[in-house]
Amino acid sequence: MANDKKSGDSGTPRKQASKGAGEPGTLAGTGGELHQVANGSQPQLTTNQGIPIPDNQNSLKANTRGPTLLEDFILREKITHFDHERIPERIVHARGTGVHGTFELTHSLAQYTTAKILTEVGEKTPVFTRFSTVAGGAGSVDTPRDVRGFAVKFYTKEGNWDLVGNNIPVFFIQDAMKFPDVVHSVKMEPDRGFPQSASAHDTFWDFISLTPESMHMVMWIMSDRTIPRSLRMIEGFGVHSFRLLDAAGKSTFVKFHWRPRLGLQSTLWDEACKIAGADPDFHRRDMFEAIGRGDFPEWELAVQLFTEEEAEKFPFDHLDATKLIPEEMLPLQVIGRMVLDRWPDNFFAETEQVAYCPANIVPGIDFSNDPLLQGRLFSYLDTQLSRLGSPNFHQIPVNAPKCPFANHQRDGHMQMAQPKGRVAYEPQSLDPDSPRETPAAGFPSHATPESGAKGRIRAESFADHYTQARLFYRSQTPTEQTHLAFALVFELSKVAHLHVRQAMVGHLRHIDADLAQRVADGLGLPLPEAPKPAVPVQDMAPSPALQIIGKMRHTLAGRAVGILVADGSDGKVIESLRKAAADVGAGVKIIAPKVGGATLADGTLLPADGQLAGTPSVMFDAVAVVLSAAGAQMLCSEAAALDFVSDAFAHLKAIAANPGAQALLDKANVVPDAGVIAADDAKGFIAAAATRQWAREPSVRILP
Ligand code: HDE
Repeated sequence: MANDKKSGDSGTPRKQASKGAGEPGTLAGTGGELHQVANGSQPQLTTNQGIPIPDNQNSLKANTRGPTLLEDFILREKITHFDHERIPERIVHARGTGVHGTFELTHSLAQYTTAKILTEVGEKTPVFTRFSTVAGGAGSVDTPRDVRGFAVKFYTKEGNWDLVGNNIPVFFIQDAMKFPDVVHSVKMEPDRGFPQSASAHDTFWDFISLTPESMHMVMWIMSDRTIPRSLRMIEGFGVHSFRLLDAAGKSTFVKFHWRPRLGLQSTLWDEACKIAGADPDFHRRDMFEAIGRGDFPEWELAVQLFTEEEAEKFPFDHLDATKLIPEEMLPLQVIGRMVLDRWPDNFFAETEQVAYCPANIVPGIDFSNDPLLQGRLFSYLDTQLSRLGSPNFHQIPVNAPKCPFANHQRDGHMQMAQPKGRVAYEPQSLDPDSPRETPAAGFPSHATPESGAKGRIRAESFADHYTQARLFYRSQTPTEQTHLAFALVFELSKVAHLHVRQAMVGHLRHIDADLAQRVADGLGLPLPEAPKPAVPVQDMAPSPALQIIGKMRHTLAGRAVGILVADGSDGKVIESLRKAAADVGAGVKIIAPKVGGATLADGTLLPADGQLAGTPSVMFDAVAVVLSAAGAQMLCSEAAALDFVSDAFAHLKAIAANPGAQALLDKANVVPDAGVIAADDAKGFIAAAATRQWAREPSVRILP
């Protein structure tokens, strides 16, 4: 194919470009434009029919200044293809980042399942994983407050298995019937077309305030889980219970969890907002750069296994997707690990065209009766038909199984396969090599006995909407509880309708009286009536595993440090900080007023990785400011420098500074505390930078 050539891009982790790309032109056109001409070793530019293109800049004209001719098939083909380059974006999860990698099983589940991917220890299975936000369009920013999709396609020897999860283990609703409603409520409002990718608006909270089953999910989305620092630092959850089936057809329930090697980490809300302006592609770029430098993100796959009898004893119904099974109640068993190590060759071909489907499942794994999962089994295949435009989307390389597959389906838009012979049906007697059934190895469904009356019904066991919301809130650290209250105040302050704000605070009263009071105070609202719960709210034992702070790793590994320098800075101090941070696995960038770099005190030129105005401190986990007194004085009249320092302080980051930088720190209102370190104490800086300065928070923000 002519269009599989690699382009001469720079800075990508892919292989270098084809020879000659990027060379200057070798022929000037009649109008003075630059032409690049194939010299024999380079591929010819052709039409899609393979016709060589003589001139890629000028359309065919009747004469020098005359009209363009309709017969110009080269122009028409190029423009027509361009006109059709876009496909409908995903109705949810449109904005995404995909990466290739492998999954390796470390612990066999042979006792519970026949699935090879879960029983063959050491087997490396290729995967394609796509992370996403939910509400925004394909071009929206990476850091809104939103759930993150975490979808993994395992190309197993027994066919594709898609584990299409989120970074939150529960969901808004219990029944698929409500999915279009919740999505319509959170998406931009239909009359005005905004807000895009934000839940802080009337229609979302109107729906939520009238949907008590959402309350547990509301606690999760108002926590810092929805403003992650990096896609490399989020957990993933299969959400629903699935079944594992052994050879005898015996079923064990299973819940799937992904746990990041780097631990969990989030941003602060103000930081997330500023990142959105500074780098709308923050998460995509972070992943791209990590893969490019060989710092491959890794997750453990863990399972919770339980029998039907054990499930009966849970104080909730595990088929209800608004409930989780606390790890303290049913511990996680780690069974394998996923490493993502290869950026796609082409974003559209892979990340955009990948089609996940929870119904893609392999023998030995089966569905549960969770009514949300049951609805999903229909939706994904259906949506791909309109998004990718053909029932043959499974033939697109990123979607095709890597094991053999054969059946009698044929034809349709964009059919790429060329089946041979007369037989496209079964049973048949004309072709001995035509595919046939395999009763013994074919996909088995669990023989679940079903009985009862048909109806549009919901189980009584689904009626408790507040107990686990309370469990979540009360399991958080005080800092996280404060952030959650802060987020609720922020979001509800964007709601124009008073009755919606009141209704929400009414629900909070069932979750936690103190939370309700804090939010009411933050909104300037008298405590409203609480709605009557369908069943009494219970207290469950707190689950520290639900915290982020408890799961943060105290390390700079995989994180980023920015060092602000200017002309006259001390090179030795910069180098010792840079080395100390790099030694513990941090990425280090030098930021200077000019991208060309800074002339240090010893006269050497230190090139910059980023220019100050375009590289604010929100891009880093910790910062250092190494300046001469003159340099600091000069930067005192540069707002970007003041923001660099004051934001780092307000975002609870460790700041290393040398004495020369003091004037800038003073002007930025930095007050000495445990996180403000002398720049010559590189060790102290690394220790402080391994976490956030939570103790500083009350001094920089009025918290609810
Ligand atoms: Fe999805 N969801 N969903 N969802 N979902 C889609 O499929 C749907 C749900 C999730 O990176 C769509 O290909 C229904 C839960 C992810 O391409 C669509 C219901 C969970 C992705 C769809 C749910 C998810 C999607 C849109 C309720 C976590 C992105 C485009 C019954 C377990 C996958 C597409 C990717 C995408 C339907 C609920 C996760 C419309 C009907 C619960 C990660 O088919």
